Parts: sequence; structure tokens; C-alpha cells
Amino acid sequence: MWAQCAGVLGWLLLLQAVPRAAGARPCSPKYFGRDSMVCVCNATYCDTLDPVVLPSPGTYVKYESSKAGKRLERSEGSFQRSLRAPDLVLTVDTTQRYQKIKGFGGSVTDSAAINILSLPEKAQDHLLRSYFSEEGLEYNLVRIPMASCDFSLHAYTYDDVPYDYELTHFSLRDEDTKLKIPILHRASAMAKRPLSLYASPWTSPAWMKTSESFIGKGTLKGQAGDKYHKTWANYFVRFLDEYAKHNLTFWAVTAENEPSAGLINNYPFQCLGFTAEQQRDFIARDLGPALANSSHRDIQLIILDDNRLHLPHWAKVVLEDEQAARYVHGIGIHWYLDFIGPIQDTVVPTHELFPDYFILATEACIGAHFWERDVILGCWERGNQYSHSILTNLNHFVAGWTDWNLALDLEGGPNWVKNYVDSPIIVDSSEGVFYKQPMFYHMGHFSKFIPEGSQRVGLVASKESKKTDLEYSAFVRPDGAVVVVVLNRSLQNVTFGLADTVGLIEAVAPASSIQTYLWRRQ
Ligand SMILES: *[C@@H]1O[C@H](CO)[C@@H](O)[C@H](O)[C@H]1NC(C)=O
Ligand SMILES: *[C@@H]1O[C@H](CO)[C@@H](O)[C@H](O)[C@H]1NC(C)=O
Ligand SMILES: *[C@@H]1O[C@H](CO)[C@@H](O)[C@H](O)[C@H]1NC(C)=O
Ligand SMILES: *[C@@H]1O[C@H](CO)[C@@H](O)[C@H](O)[C@H]1NC(C)=O
Ligand SMILES: CC(=O)N[C@H]1CO[C@H](CO)[C@@H](O)[C@@H]1O
Repeated sequence: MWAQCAGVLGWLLLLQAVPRAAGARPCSPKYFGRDSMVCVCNATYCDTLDPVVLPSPGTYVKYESSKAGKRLERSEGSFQRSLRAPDLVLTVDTTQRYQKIKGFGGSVTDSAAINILSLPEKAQDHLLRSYFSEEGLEYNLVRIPMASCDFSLHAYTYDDVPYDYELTHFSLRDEDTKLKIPILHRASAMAKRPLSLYASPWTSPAWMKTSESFIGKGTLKGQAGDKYHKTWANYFVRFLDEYAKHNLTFWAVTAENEPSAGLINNYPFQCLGFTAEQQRDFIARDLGPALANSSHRDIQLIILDDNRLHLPHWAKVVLEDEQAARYVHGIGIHWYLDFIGPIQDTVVPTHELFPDYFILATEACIGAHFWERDVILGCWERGNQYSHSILTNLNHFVAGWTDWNLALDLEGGPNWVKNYVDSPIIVDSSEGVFYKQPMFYHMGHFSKFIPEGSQRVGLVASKESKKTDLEYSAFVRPDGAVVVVVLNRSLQNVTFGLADTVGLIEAVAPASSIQTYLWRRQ
């Protein structure tokens, strides 16, 4: 007993000895094999970051994470007047202006909420602060399923009373009022940046569907403009009304999560099929007018919310229709079939055709494919996969990137159809701890430093980027500072130069590392 008390006392003394402002608490590492490292948090300890402070003129800050064990490690340096002729120089060119950034974040599914709330309360706070507060990644985007998805304990909607066209039996579930809503309140209370919430439905009530089922191939009964479609549109408005009663207002909704899933025979979990034409007509005749005629008329409407493989076809069908296009603001993309839908053939032509509509990555996770293991604790390469996707997207007009479940259990669930996957945070509730994986820190290299309203700018390489394994992107923030993110997925250390009007940086991208550089322009 005494030893334990001494231990606690020791911690208190230590905490007092280190003044709060002196800052960031380091990672408490745990290894699952060589190089496979997570940072462990519990009720009394969690690694933290300091709020981002712009460095004084003439200097820059660098944050580095690496397979070798660094986790958003901060250092400072001074600009130089010349470089020792490195092979590669990356020059910031702010005259090249690209898309504005909406932000970065993750999703509060039923399962994420269950896992977070399975921890001791102090550990829950550490987890939420790790994602949302200034001592964490400062996520500003949060996606919320409207009712259940596969990451729920069971399938349900908000009105499972057949043929209730007036939605008189519509009501939020315990999953909302006891799990998701309290988490959203806590997250927004700790966030310094305003959170942009957006919601996506998986299935309508079964009684509205041709399949009479939450799962499998099925669309809404009838056609756009009829009572099924009107009721389903009103269901969106009711959802927004009910969350508004809890003081939660939404930035956006997507018209349907993965509308192509509901066109597949025997699809194993909640879905609702739409072709591009059906989505166009539903938006033009039902969903668009219903939102426009509600108190949520300023909400943004996002189409597709499915693999980018469907672009540019899907966008052409919906956005070339004036009646539908006037209600739409953006296009959501998922990453699961990226390997058969190159970005140059999908996202790029879509942006060129419809430059006024934002493109947002709305869902991604690792472990969803049959050939992938569900959870691999500490896997650095999974962080690389996140950063590689984020950089590729940002370099091709995409405005932000949303991760899937904020937290899962050791198995990668719960998931009522056992569709287990990995997550940046894995919770071990039996031990009252959670693990921050490499994916978590990779997300932070973007989310913490590239706030909403930043704009991607040119970063010109002195030699063809194909000749290097380096991936990079540059941004100007609303406060005028420059952010450069550099990813080296290879096994070599490489020296390179960073150049801007304010000076030069002689840099090294260590093997298997990601870096974020930040400096003032004047
Ligand atoms: C929490 O984590 C810290 C740091 O790793 C450790 O020293 C402490 O013993 C842990 N507390 C409990 C109750 O496990
Ligand atoms: C909602 O917010 C208002 C004003 O910020 C506050 O007065 C009210 O108590 C809140 N209601 C709930 C249910 O949180
Ligand atoms: C708009 O909403 C009002 C009630 O809020 C309703 O009476 C009216 O029919 C609606 N109009 C359309 C076009 O949906
Ligand atoms: C990369 O640099 C680190 C630190 O300077 C060094 O320990 C390591 O051996 C280098 N790796 C290679 C492949 O050069
Ligand atoms: C920028 C840079 O030098 N990146 C390097 C990352 O590591 C690989 C090692 O294979 C180098 O080829 C890249 O040049």
C-alpha cells in the first residue's frame, strides 16, 4: 500500500515541479515487437502537446515523428542564407494558390463512443483532449452516423414503426442521448477551434425500402417526389431538429453513406442504394427542398460519400442537373478502392469540371479489406498509409480528410457484423488504458498545423518528384504562417532544402519519418 501511495505522491511532486507551461508530456511507450510502438495513456497519464505558437521571425519550428520512435517531437531552428547544395530543394511559391482547407477529423460511431466511455472518466478526458484540445491534435471535423451503421451493437433507425409517414414515432436512441451526444458536448467544450459536425445515414427505416430490410440490396420504394422519398427527406430534417434540441448544430449532411453499397446483392450491413440518377432526383425533388424549407437551410449538402471510383461520372450526373446542383455544396470520397481509381482519373477531372464544389475525404480506415489484419498495434506503415493518402488528396484539390472510428477495442470493434478494422486509438478497457498508434500522430501532422481556412500553395521541387520517394505539401494559414509537411516512406535518410522568401532550411527527412515545418512569412 505504502509503495503505491508513494508512487502517487511522487507523481504529484513531479507534476508540481514541472510548471504547466513548460509543457508537453512525452509519450509513454509500449512496444509490440521491434519498432511497433504505441503511446499508452491511462487515467493519470497521457502524452500532450503544447499549443502551437508561431516561432519568432528568422526561425522555424519542426515537428517530427518517425518509425524510430519520435512522436510529434518539437524542435526549433534558424533560417540559413545558403544551402550546401542538397540534391533536392523545395521552394514555397505562394503565387500558386489552390484549394481552401476545411479540416481534419474522425467519426463518432456508436462503437467509438462505447469504447471511449468504457474507460475511467479521467482516461476518457485524456482521450478526448488528445483529439480535440489544444494539447492534442485539434480535430475540427466530426462525422456522425445518423442512427446505426456496422459499428453499432445492432441495426436500428430513428423510426422503425412501419408506415409512419408523419414520423410521429421518430426519436433519438440511447446511442445518441447517452453515448454520442455527451461525447460531442465534451469534445466541443475542450476544442478551441469550432467543430464542424456532419452526419451521414446508412439505412432508412426498412419499411421505406424495396428490401423491407436494413441490409442487402435495396433502394427507397417508389420514386423521387413520392411519399417514401418525402418522408426520408423529412427524416433528415427531424434528425437535425432533434440534435439542435441538444444544442448540436451541423455544418453538413451527406445524402447517403456509400449509396453504391445498397445496389449490391446480399450486402452484409446497413445500406440504402442510389444510382447517381436516383441521388440527383432525390436531392432535386425531396432532400434539397426539405432542407431549404427547414431551419437548417444553411447546411451544406455533400453528394457521393463513396469511393472516388464513381467520379467524375457521379458528379456529372448530379451537378449537371440545375435543379439538384443548386442544393449541393460538396462531394465526399472514401478511400477503399483507391487502388483501382487513380486520383488523376477521378478527383482531378471532377475538380476541373466543378471547381466551385469542395471535395472532402469523408471516410478511411485500414483493416477493411479481407487481406488486411484488423488491428496491428504500433504499426508505423499504417501511419504512412494515412499520410500518403492525405498528401495525395491535398495535392489534388481535396479540402480535408476524415478518419473513421475515433476509437476501437483490441479486436477492432465492436461491430455487429464483425467487420473489424484498425483505429488511431485502441482502447483496452479491461486495463483502463488506451493506445495512441502511429496513425494518430500522422493525423496530427496535418490537423494540428493546418487549420480551417488555410490554403494550399505551390511547393516547387528542384527535380522531378518521381525521382524521390519524398511526398510533401505546403499551405498558408489564415494567420499568414507557412506550413510544410514532408513524408519519407523510404528507408534512407535524405538531405533536402526548404526555401522561402524568408530564408533557407537545410533539412533531413530521416528514413520512415513525417515532419511538419512552420514559420512566419514576415
Ligand atoms: C499510468 O501511466 C503512467 C505512465 O505510464 C504510469 O506511471 C502509471 O503507473 C499508470 N497508472 C496506472 C494506474 O496504471
Ligand atoms: C444550449 O445552449 C444555451 C446557450 O449557449 C444554454 O443556455 C442551454 O442551457 C444549452 N442547452 C443544453 C440542453 O445544453
Ligand atoms: C415548408 O414548410 C412548411 C412548414 O414548415 C410547410 O407547410 C410547407 O408545405 C413546406 N414547403 C415545401 C415546399 O416543402
Ligand atoms: C539516419 O540518421 C540517423 C540519425 O542521424 C542514424 O542513426 C541512422 O543510422 C541513419 N540511417 C541511415 C540509413 O543512414
Ligand atoms: C526527400 C528525400 O530525400 N526522400 C528520401 C526518402 O528516402 C528514400 C530512400 O529510399 C530516398 O530515395 C528519398 O530521396
